[in-house]
Amino acid sequence: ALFGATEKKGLRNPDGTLRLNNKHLESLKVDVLYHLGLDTANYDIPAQFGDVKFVCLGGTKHRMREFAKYMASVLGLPKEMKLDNLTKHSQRYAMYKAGPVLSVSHGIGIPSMATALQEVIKLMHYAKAKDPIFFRLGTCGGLGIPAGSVVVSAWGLNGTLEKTYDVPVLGKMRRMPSYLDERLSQEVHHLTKDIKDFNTYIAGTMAADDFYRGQARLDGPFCDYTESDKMAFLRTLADMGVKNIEMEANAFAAITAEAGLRSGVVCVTFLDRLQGDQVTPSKQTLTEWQQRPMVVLGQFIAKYFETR
Ligand code: R2B
Ligand code: URA
Repeated sequence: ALFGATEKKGLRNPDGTLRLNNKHLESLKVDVLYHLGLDTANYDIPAQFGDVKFVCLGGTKHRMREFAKYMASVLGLPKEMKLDNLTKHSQRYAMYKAGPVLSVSHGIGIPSMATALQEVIKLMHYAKAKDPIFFRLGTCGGLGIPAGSVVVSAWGLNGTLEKTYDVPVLGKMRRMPSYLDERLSQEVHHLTKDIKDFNTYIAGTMAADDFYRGQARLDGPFCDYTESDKMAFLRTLADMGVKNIEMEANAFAAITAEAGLRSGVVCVTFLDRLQGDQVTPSKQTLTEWQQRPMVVLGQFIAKYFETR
């Protein structure tokens, strides 16, 4: 059955609200969610966000506004509903709420994404939201699949080909496993079986800390390897079961897992990296393709509420 009881209960209170593994938070009189421009003193966070069931993050402010609009129509919310940027006081990210769906931009790369994600996790904790499911919807380069395909990530790989997110903590490298919720990914993928316009895959995703050399590109300002070095590396990735390269998946997987959250990553490929490095499709084509992860998640979220 869809949406089974795979919620990781360990880190939840019996009612599904998030229990965070940080005693220090209890001694804070006020918690300032600085990058979201919110705090626990001046905002009624439970009233504002307590009903959130899906937290969807993606790179750009514009796309996450489009996603919120799209979800409002999918869920049949009133057309006159105003979409306010709820983080406008920080000017850092953008966050919109369409009923039970929160749509948040996270910028490019792991440091930016991890900052937004950690504050949104605290936001969901303070909101007492029950069993929220987290998704990242994004763009990426594909490996051996047609441009415009959608990849649902099974796991994230770091730049040195380990399934971990590595971050220095107190001067030592901390390594966190980066697997995504297998059931959830399969459920999302299963719902795409009738989509004829594009292919959808479940596969590994490499997250690089750089768009150019970090992704074996030849077209950055620097390149100190040959084309055959590049191709050998991309083939190694493909042989490991990687079908796309972006810049956040491993950290998104690891951080949501540490919080005991179910989460998934759904990205559209803008090019096949076995064919080239430059992103050449027209702006219009790219805009259309960016809607594909939205359609996939829109189906999943709609189905979730139908079956409740
Ligand atoms: C995909 O696209 C962005 C870089 O263009 C980055 O955020 C990512 O993961
Ligand atoms: N985003 C990436 O990180 N890489 C690509 O090749 C395309 C989009």
